[in-house]
Amino acid sequence: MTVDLNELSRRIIEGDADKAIELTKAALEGGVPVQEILTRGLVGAMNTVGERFKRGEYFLPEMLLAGEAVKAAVEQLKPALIRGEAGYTGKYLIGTVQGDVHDIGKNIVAMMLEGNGWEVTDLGVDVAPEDFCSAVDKNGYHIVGMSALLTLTMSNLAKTIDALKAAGLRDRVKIMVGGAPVTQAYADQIGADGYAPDAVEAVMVAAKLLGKS
Ligand code: B12
Repeated sequence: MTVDLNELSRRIIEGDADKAIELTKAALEGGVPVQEILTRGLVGAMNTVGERFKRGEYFLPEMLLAGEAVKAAVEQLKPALIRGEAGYTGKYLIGTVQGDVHDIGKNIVAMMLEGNGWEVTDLGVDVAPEDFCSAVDKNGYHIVGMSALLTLTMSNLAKTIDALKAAGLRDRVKIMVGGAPVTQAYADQIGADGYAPDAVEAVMVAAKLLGKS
């Protein structure tokens, strides 16, 4: 069966999780590279949904359904994403900052890191600065990655960095930030060590921060 990634994208935009699962499986079985499924099938669909929401053509329920459909599709990709052959790279703590429940991109980053030899701990979404701090304090992570998808929650990236500084933990870890509204300039401004616009680059930046690239 040949798989049309535009059809996959369309089904996700419609919020049809069952069809999204079926088409993602078929694409994988048909030998379509996982990165192509991600970028052409899934991320493109989310951008369209975001644009429709912005234009007032989609409301929260439609965005939610599309989000569920893309998450179901990402689950299908998980084995391919984490099937890395890399040896142990390091310990990575990841989470979405306080006030923000977007986790699709963060989950993709986490899976790709796992596939590249990272031992990943995921704190989930809406993570308070003090929860990042206590995790860093208890476990020796090499890198902390934070995700923010809302302009309103971007400042919580800075707040978390400040909290790590106040707790005397800042120098124990490298800090990476990401999420659609985040830029390299913003990452520099708030004193993060690394930024990546997507999961593929996130893996490269993480390795570089540990001097492993
Ligand atoms: C799906 C979605 C939702 C779903 C989320 C479901 C979920 N489980 O994640 C639901 C319906 C819950 C939702 C809710 C809301 N949303 Co919303 N949502 C989206 C949407 C359509 C897609 C996001 C997504 O998954 N993108 C695909 C992934 C793969 O991309 P990504 O997240 O950017 O991740 C990549 C990179 O950024 C990077 N990355 C991500 N994290 C990290 C971390 C690190 C460390 C690194 C290095 C890299 C990295 O790598 C990832 C993979 O390549 C976007 C539109 C868009 N284009 O982004 C709006 C969008 C983000 N949402 C928006 C809004 C306004 C909201 C709400 C406020 C709506 C409301 N009125 O309630 C709420 C807020 C809820 C909250 N408190 O968080 C706005 C934000 C506007 C702004 N600039 O602030 C957007 C942009 C839509 C729009 N155009 O208006 N949303």
